Amino acid sequence: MITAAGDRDIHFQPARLVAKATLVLRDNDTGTLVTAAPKLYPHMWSWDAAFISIGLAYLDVSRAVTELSTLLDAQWDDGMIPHIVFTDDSNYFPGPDRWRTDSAPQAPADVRTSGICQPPVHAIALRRIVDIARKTSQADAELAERFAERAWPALYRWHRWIARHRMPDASGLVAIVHGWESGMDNSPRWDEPYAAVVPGPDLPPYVRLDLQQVNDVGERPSSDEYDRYLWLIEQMRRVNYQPDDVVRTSSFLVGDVFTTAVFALASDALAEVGADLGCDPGQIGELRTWAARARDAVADSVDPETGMARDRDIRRGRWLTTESIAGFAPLLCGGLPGDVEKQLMSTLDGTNWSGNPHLLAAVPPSISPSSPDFDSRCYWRGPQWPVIIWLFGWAFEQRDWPRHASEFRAQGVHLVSDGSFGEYYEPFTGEPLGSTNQSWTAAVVLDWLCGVW
Ligand code: 9WN
Repeated sequence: MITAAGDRDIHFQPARLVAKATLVLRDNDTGTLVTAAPKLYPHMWSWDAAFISIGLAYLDVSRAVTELSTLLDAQWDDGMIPHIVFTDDSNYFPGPDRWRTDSAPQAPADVRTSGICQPPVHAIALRRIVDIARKTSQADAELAERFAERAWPALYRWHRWIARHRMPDASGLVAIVHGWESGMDNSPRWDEPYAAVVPGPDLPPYVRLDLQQVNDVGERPSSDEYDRYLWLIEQMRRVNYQPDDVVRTSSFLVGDVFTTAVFALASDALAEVGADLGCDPGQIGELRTWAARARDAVADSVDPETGMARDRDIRRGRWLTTESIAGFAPLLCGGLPGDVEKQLMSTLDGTNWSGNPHLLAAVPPSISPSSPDFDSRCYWRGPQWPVIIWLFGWAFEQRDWPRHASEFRAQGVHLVSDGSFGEYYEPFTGEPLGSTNQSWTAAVVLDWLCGVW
């Protein structure tokens, strides 16, 4: 039971958390993929799979390799990695019958997938898995390196797809055509662009299944939001998911500064793995160019008034100034002048963010508690997400900020120490929300507690 901020009466010690996290991954494992969550998400999600594979690497490197292989087997012919790889489970909506990606000639014939993508964290996972394997045994290291050689060309094609099809305007930001592509589905970051998405009268009827899986429907997006989500799928389906047609016709087209920072970080990670393996120097050079372009775009998005990075509504040519975790995107990928970066770090540490004295764990919520958009219980509108904390901590380590990296790990562990592996957490009480036994939460806990940094 949750009693008050900083005072939860269930608190597992690290060894038991590791054991419990291991069980979560085992229980959600179908053999070739670990579902994102037991009931709410009975399929494979693209960015979840990347984080999950990192956790799996601590249990069995070959199982981690299988996870990424399953995802890469679902890659589209043009290079896109789809956001969902469907299992046979029919308890999630929208499923394959709604997406109907079989109308897209570039979709794989033998796997059922959705028709959009998610943030490209996969090369980060590949690099982490190789690092983990090299610290365990020679056999694990060889297994991971052989896999990296096989996966590298596929990941290069994925990054090339983003560079070719998703950097459509002068801002240089990576564009998304659906809030789901950001992974932060109902974030207030998207309220303004979604307000301009008007579902047509011919939106086919549907029944949501997600609301049956949560304790309180207020933890999930609203019905109006879902109508818009479904309308965007309808628009993409009507152009057979052809990437340039989708970008041309979608009524939602937003430069996502967080995804852009991830793209920069992951392109550099992939270039590093490629250099290590002796891959094509021309392709490594392209990755470095895309990373630099993305890093510049993130830096150029910074609001001179607040120092925070901004998304851009490309359809309407407007900057979006939500006080969200994405505002700290430049801390992930670098690119700011030293004094501006220092200022942004002190904003992150300050009382509007991690330094808010009422937080149970001193890590940033998805939206600043001082923002009028903040809702402590609703999904991406306020709760803390362990996986986002992991990503910032990993990036801080890469950027040689060990104090911040270890604080994020310690506070992340504190957040999840109730052992329920919540999808997200109420920031003041630490109450787990959404799904419990969420696979990527278990995976990042394994990395926090078993990783050698
Ligand atoms: C839609 C699986 C996914 C995560 C997303 C999270 C949520 C799906 C949903 O669950 O999105 O893609 O049905 O709400 O927002 O980040 O990948 O865990």
